Amino acid sequence: MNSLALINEFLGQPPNASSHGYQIDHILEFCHWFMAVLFVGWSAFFIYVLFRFRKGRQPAADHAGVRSPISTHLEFSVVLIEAVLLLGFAIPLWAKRVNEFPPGKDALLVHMVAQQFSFNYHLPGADGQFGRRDIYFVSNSNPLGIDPNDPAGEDDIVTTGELHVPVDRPVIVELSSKDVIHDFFVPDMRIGGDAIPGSLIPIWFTPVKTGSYEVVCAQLCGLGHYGMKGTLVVDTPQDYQSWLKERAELAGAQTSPPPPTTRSAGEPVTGAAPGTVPPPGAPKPPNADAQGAAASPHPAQQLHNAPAPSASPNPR
Ligand SMILES: [Cu+2]
Repeated sequence: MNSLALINEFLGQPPNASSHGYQIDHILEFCHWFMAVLFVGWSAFFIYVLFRFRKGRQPAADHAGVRSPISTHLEFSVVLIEAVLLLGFAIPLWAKRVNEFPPGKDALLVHMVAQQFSFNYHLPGADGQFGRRDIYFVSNSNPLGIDPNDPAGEDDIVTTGELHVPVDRPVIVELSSKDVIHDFFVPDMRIGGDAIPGSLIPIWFTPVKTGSYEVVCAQLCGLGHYGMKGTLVVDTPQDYQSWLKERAELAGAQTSPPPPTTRSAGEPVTGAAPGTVPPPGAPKPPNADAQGAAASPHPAQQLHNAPAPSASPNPR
């Protein structure tokens, strides 16, 4: 047991498996100890005040109140420590997480597209290019709506539920959603972020331990939210290449692993953002009709268009 993580372990925090996670653990641990000290201190003071100013000892109220400056000094110290915590530790740590992304050539870039109630992953194939995605192309066999006319998407890999990543290599996951707001949360990696329809939100981490880790949805996203779980498998580089090869073969595409991407995380993609739901009345993509998207609308649209069942099918 790490002596610096007593409260974290008591509260059920799983062991950290990412390169930055120890910083988050330290700040959480320190904040919890600080709050524990405050709680015990203020509770003791409260009990002392109840006893010291009981009716038997002080029958008449003292309208002048406290004259000692101790409480003012105490309050000021607490404010000072909290300001140091926030400005000295929390904000710089947060800024580092959201501003200092690893360079694209070192990192593995994956798109995560959430839906009720699963996590889908989109990886570029051997060409290192993500195929264009559009909601009009979504079907049971094409859950992410990859444009069949875009050559960049021909070798793309799509998986649901389980994502493999290599150990000791930065991973950038760009989050989006097909339906409602979800949250991609990997407690062991100390990382999480909201997946919002129409947005691409990048998060990053570097896994430092091989193993299998739980991915959970951390936004109440509907009736099946409780079951919205996935798995992040951190492989050795060799195992990762084998997984990629297997997925690529399943996708009927080339077998070589994708080269590093050249676009930095969070940079706007050209064309419609993946996962974007166009507003009503927006022009359709040029090939949507040709590909039968109009002939077989999205399953949700089919449901919506279905005639309402009769309330009483056998009236008497
Ligand atoms: Cu969800």
